[in-house]
Amino acid sequence: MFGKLGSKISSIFSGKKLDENMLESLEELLITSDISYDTALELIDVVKRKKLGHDTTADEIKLILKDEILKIVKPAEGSFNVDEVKPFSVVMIGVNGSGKTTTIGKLSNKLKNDGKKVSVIACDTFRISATEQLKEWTDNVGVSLFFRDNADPSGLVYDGYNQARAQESDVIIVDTAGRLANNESLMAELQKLIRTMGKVDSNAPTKTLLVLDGNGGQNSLLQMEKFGANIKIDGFVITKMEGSSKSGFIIPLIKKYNLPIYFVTDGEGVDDIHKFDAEKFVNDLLDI
Ligand SMILES: Nc1nc2c(ncn2[C@@H]2O[C@H](COP(=O)(O)OP(=O)(O)OP(=O)(O)O)[C@@H](O)[C@H]2O)c(=O)[nH]1
Ligand SMILES: [Mg+2]
Repeated sequence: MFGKLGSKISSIFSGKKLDENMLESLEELLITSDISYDTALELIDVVKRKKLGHDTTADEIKLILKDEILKIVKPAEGSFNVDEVKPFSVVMIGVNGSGKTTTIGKLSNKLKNDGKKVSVIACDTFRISATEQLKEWTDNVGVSLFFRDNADPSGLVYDGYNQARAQESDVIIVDTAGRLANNESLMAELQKLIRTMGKVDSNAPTKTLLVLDGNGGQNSLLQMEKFGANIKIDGFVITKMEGSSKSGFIIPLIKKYNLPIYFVTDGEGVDDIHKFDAEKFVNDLLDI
């Protein structure tokens, strides 16, 4: 799937004695794979300790890296149990185009297939046609959508949440407009929306998920830093993972924030949503 990092590792190691030059090449490779400088150095240290001066194949290097990376990302395999509380409410946030609306469509379908009653609230009142896009998904999937033209997102979430609760929905999913975290007024709007949910139901939102593009590289890390400074984030969705060679950022992301990745998506189809599988991620990354 990713291929790139894996095949480049193969080009450095060919069974010969591991020397400092090879380590330097590996270090450069890891850093340019968005694994972050600090994490790359830690990985290099382990490889050095285990193999310096020994004959080493690319496969051996990959297995050492796999073990170390798995230790970091395995804890991110979060369980998303919507039976925890009723209604279970989710707010999707993130920058423009990260995949919030599409993920909501896929997730609604998945939950509906699990027998849950799902209500979606269209709080992206910013972009023209955002509601239409979401409505197409919810119509296709067969879940209800609460929307209103020219509405303030907080007022909308207030009424939508109350209606969904009155209808005894199991899960309420809120779509929000894409925004940059340094846009103060849009950030304040998001904070207000989340506060409003908390006023309607002290348990809400159950999960606020930051949706990150799997191709985002270091920029995705920056997004977490900025959104996280303003809003309590409970976990991640990583999108567009098919063919992504810029998803190394997931390693420092988890290392730094220690939050679950609840879902990954890998296509535009309704079924292209999966639980995060740490081992699959590492195998794809290293081409194992
Ligand atoms: N290939 C691929 N495309 C995806 C995936 N998820 C979303 N997309 C596409 O990415 C584009 C943006 O997705 P949206 O769901 O509209 O993103 P958004 O975060 O709601 O965007 P805004 O509402 O503008 O902030 C669309 O063309 C989606 O079809 C994925 O996993 N793989
Ligand atoms: Mg959207």
